[in-house]
Amino acid sequence: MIRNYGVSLCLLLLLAAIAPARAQSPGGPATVSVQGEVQHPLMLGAADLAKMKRVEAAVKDRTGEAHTYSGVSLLDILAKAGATMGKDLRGENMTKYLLVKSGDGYGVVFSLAELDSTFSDKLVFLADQMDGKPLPPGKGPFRIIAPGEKKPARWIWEVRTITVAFAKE
Ligand SMILES: Nc1nc2c(c(=O)[nH]1)N[C@H]1C(S)=C(S)[C@@H](COP(=O)(O)O)O[C@H]1N2
Ligand SMILES: [Mo]
Repeated sequence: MIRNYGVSLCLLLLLAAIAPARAQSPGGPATVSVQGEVQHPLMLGAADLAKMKRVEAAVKDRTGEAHTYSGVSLLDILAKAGATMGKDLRGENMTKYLLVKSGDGYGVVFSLAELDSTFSDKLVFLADQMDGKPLPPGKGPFRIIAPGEKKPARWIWEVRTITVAFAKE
């Protein structure tokens, strides 16, 4: 009786430990929140991204291994959210930036101007596939890829939030 109770308790504790990890399979949250200084805040899931124009890039990772990532341009995501881009990206809007945060506390920034096609042809995108498959556990489901960059430090994985904000002194 006492022994059975002990086994059940162990099972319960095990399940409690596993549950949070399983809730966010495979690794990260299933949606990305686009928020802050935008007209239409978004919660983007796989189904939303699937409806948008896709881009892809062949890149080398930190170890020199080649991979093809595909996903949706940050520019298209920002346009959908109603961020000030194109002709509206001037004056005080020139101090706006994008803060991208992950569940592990890592974060990176991009200025709106560096992403805007009237300023630069630089491609930065939210990837949901690597080599034609969902991103590997721990690196997905969404990851930023900036193909033109010499090191992948801004290729933030497990993206949770994309926040547009004004830089302040
Ligand atoms: N969420 C998150 N993304 C991150 C990091 C991190 O610590 N957390 N490290 C960055 C750094 S410094 C590098 S070099 C690359 C490494 O990616 P890889 O492990 O796929 O080669 O991921 C980037 N993305
Ligand atoms: Mo790194």
